[in-house]
Amino acid sequence: MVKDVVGGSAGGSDDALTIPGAPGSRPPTLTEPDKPQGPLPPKADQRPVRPVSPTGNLDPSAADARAQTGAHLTTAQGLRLGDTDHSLKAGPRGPVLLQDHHLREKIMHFDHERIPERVVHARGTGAHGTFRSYGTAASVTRAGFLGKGVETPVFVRFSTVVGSRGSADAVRDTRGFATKFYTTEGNFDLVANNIPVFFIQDAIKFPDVIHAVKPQPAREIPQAQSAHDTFWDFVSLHTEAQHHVIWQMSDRAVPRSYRTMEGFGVHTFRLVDADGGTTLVKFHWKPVQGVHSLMWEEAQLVNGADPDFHRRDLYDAIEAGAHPQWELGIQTFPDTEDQTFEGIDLLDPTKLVPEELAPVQPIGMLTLDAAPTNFFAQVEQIAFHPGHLVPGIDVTNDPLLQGRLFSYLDTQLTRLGGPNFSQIPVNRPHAPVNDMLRDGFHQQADHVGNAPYKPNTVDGGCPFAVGAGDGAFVEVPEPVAGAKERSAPASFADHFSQARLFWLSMSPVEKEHIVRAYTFELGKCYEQAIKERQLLALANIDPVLCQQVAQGLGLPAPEPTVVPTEAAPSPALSQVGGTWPVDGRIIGIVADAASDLTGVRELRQAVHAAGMVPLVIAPHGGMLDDGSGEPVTVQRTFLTARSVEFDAVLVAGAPVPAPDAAPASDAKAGAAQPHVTAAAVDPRVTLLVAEAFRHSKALGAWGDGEAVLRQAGAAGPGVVVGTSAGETLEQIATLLGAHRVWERFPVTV
Ligand code: HDE
Repeated sequence: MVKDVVGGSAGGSDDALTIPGAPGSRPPTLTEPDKPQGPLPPKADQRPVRPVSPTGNLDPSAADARAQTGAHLTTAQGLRLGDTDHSLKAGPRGPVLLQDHHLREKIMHFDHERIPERVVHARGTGAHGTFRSYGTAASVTRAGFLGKGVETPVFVRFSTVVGSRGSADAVRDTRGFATKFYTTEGNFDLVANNIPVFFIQDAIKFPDVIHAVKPQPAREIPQAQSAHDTFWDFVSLHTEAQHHVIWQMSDRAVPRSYRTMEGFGVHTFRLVDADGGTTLVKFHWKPVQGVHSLMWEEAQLVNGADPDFHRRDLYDAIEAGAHPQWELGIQTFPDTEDQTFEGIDLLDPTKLVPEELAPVQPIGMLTLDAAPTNFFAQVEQIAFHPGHLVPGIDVTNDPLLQGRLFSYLDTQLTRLGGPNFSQIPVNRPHAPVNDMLRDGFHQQADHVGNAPYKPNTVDGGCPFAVGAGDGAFVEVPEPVAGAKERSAPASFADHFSQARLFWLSMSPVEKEHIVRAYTFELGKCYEQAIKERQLLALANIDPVLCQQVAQGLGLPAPEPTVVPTEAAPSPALSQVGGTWPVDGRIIGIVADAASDLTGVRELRQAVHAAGMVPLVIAPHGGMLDDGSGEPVTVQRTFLTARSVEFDAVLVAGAPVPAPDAAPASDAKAGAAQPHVTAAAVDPRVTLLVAEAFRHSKALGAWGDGEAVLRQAGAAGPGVVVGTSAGETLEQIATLLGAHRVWERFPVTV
């Protein structure tokens, strides 16, 4: 059963307020307290990073050495202060005196609060959790954290790729899904995306693709978008990007939530078992809630209504107790000399292996159960690196992965200000560290000993190197040969067959969304030659796709220049079909004081009990009071709610427009109001319901609520009119399992 969430409350939520007398709470007060009270402890859904010393040893005293723990205001040097509101002046009207050391320090620190944002993946959010291994991978890897029943603390950071740190969440983009496993053998980072292939096959082209997709340099627009000339210029010339691009034009690039995204390690990795035997693998994260996306119109609305949509959704779900979960799985392939599987080159990061050919085998479960306690310290300062490996997991010669092994350490030097970023609390391993690395900017450790070199006798030979038997990482002794050359294998020249496989695997409604996405993005380009060149790439993927996009652009569809391959569709690539748990789904309940509030109370309880999150949407914040002694708490108002926030909407009454109505008068007004006619329904409610209907969400009503559905034009599949709140919910929950009412989409492809 989930709990009520605080996030975005329209005000006056009794469930959301601090409860006087509860541990860690304080009585509400209208003025600043004048006696020290100590800081509020983290909320139940938040977790600080685990106390570890700068050198990686568990050390409770190390964690808060520099944290804000004292009750009194001080300078950075610990000097107590009596006033931080006025600078030191010559008389009340100044001028300000240069000797004001407190002013100098306060402003100096503020001036340097910002660090460079990530060059890509700047916009993100994260959460703490646990990975529990099933032990099923133990036959192919000696990695200790993949042993049976082993639990490993993790931190996950989700991100968009293109936008700046302050950009909106629901843009059309690839998403990052990076996980740091704090294993007892050292940190393992799985730095993944929500799309299983990449734009380029060789890391040397990464600056090109990113320069092309980032805002155009002259005017620095557009922000967080691929819908502009330079992006389409690059990908239409550089056709190895076309497979990734078709994923980016699909619903995958506008996830409903981070909770409903798949994750992919993209590259092929090499697992090593206890006897040194090797297996090639691809990593997959499968969301327990299923893969689910926004519609493009929803995404555009969300970016205005709530630019923090995905962040808020993640935190609200965790706070409500609907802890998001993903199963980790691997596709396994024999480690043969040619490193191909069923003709697919496993070192080509623009290719996937269909799950029908190599099933994803589950190896463990990730659960996110705590939000960060400090966004900067944890989400901004976390530093991932595909070269953070543990014994039993090694890299392959995928040229994209090889370049990443250089990039991720290098980038932290500028972003985190020097080589000691592994000592930042969120980056510290939970395994003991004795690395002989010394000094440098922001050194936190006070290293003991006099011999940070090997071999030595001065420190008694410490630290000691060990062999594989004692847990050392040992590279797989793969033979390497070849002349130095700048080239790619012949197999990397196939740029269209898997883009076509993806297209052929889509359901009609998904195809329609892809056509619209290409048409939208190319429609934003100014250069006709670029649009024509991209149409040629589409012709090489599929003639129908090309024709439909060409039609939308008002251009002729070109003939293909390569012969399309006839691939068997891979049903696993489609998001449509199947049913999923409804945990954590958001149910909007429209009501006013004249609605069936008894039904609303029952409904809220039933929604909670089913593991979903009910949010009551009313004409005003505070309470809806029908005089029963059990007022209903309001979480959203007609002013603050937009349909995009809800997975389903239930209507309990037919609220009439009442501009600036005083909440206090509800009880009487509610009791006195007669039933309303459909024509009088508040237009904001009609809009909310009509939008939810257009976006193919489940809709329900009982009693007077039916009139609202009628007025919004909501009728047909997925629209439920029940005799009671409970009965309506039951049908809505069944519909929600399929994520959307897919039959409602008019499909023309
Ligand atoms: Fe990244 N990438 N990347 N990338 N990447 C970064 O590292 C890079 C690639 C991915 O939440 C940067 O610390 C190169 C593939 C994620 O902190 C940088 C290449 C995949 C994140 C970098 C790639 C990713 C990053 C920027 C081509 C999916 C966010 C800041 C060879 C498998 C991690 C940083 C976080 C971040 C370089 C390609 C995923 C510059 C050179 C393929 C999820 O180092």
